Amino acid sequence: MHNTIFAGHKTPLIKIRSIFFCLALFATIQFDAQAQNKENFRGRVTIPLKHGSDHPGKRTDEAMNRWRSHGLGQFIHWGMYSIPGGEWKGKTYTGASEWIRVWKEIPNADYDNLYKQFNPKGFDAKKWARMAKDMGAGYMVFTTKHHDGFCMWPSKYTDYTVANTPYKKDIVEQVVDAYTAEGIDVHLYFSVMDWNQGGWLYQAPKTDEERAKWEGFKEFTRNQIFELLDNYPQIKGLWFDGTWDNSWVSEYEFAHELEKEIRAKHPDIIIGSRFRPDEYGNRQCDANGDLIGDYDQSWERDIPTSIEQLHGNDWDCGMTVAENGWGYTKTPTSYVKTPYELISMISECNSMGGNFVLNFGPDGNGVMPTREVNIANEIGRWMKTNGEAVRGAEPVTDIRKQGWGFMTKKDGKIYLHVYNKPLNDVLRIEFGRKTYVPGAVKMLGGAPLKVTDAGRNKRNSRLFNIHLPAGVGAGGPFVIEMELIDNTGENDAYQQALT
Ligand code: FHN
Repeated sequence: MHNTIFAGHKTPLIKIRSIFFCLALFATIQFDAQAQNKENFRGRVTIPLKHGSDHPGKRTDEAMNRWRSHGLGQFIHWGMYSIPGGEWKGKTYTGASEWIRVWKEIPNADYDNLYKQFNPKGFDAKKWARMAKDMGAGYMVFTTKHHDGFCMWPSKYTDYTVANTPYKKDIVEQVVDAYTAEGIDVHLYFSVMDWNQGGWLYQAPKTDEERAKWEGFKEFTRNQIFELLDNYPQIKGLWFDGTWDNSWVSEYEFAHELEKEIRAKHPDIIIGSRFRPDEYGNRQCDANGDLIGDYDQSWERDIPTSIEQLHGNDWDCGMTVAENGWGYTKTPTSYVKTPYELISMISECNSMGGNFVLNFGPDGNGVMPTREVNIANEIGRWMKTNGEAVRGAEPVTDIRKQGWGFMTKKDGKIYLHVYNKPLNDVLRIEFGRKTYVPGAVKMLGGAPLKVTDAGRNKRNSRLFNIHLPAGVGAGGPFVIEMELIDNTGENDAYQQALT
């Protein structure tokens, strides 16, 4: 039909073809240019940087491999903000409770004197550590100093420390010792931003007076970091925060030198991407798109929608139990996540190679809120049976994502973390053409499962039905362990229709 139309009209046909050709060429060039830009951004073409990433690509030393293998961690935000717990003079603050000092209704002087009542009789670091152990956490992150500047250790560089409270004792030491004794690695959270220190600035200093104060603040920060390293040499990492203001961002050279000094003193230390910017003010990733630091800290309260978004970097996801807010909140004003939701986040993060770090906010007396203890217990119950699919497990990148949940792998086995159980109790798994077929399949902590061949789809993917026992999943999400048999050499005799 087309030929008939164009039969006596050779010239227009050539013209149309040429136009299409030119358009296609133009589109290809455009596409290449975009791809090139993206490659630039990802570091394949480099902008010379003095203060960019120190090690593009993943660290593969023992300490980092251990960190990567944890899968689940615990965050603890504990400080003077835990005393008001989001409430001041009968009013409930709906923002993050650890930011209450900047709430306009509370005078700074009142907040800065809260430490005089800090005497947490209910604090028992060993109890916290046991709870974390039972929950299945491999590591924990503890707030040594949040933005308010209060030091939970007896820092000799300021009076605003636990040593000057009625409690007097070193909290950081007790936390580090108790968790280390349980075999849980400790990382120390440290906020560079410090609302208590006169020298802290939001903008880079402009006057001589500001410059002098700021230099003093930099020295103070450096001293405190080294004090932590000296006092608690067994820690495995420093988790920096409060580094987003222009004052610190313009200190890329100082911060880089400081990071090198920290690493020289503690070669195995793990430091995330928040500590320092590059010389162009880029944070987390440098101007070439390479990650600054050992892992990507930008996924706070957020989970990537695909593994590609991570560009092959290590990462963690710090998550709040409430919608937002990390410190203790007497009366949560926002949605409180359920154990089910939080467990699914462990699986989801692990399926993309990230550590899920769940936050807890003890009250001013050092007691974990009951709702958070219950969450820890529920997660612990799940981890007891399914922790094998979390600890040391890696993401599965060569089997397409399946609708029923998430996958991790370890030692030639994959783990199917099931959150959407089919109503017919038959779970379908699809393997790409010439990849794998299932070997032995069982419920983690349970009996072997029957698997039947369900043929192929149009893509020649191999399909298998896993027959679930009646009632499985009634107690919550579950994990299936499946051995994989290599199927790359399959002699593909099956003939698909040619349409
Ligand atoms: O402002 C803090 C916040 O209070 C909390 O400490 C979190 C933990 O990742 N970090 C900051 C915001 O990025």
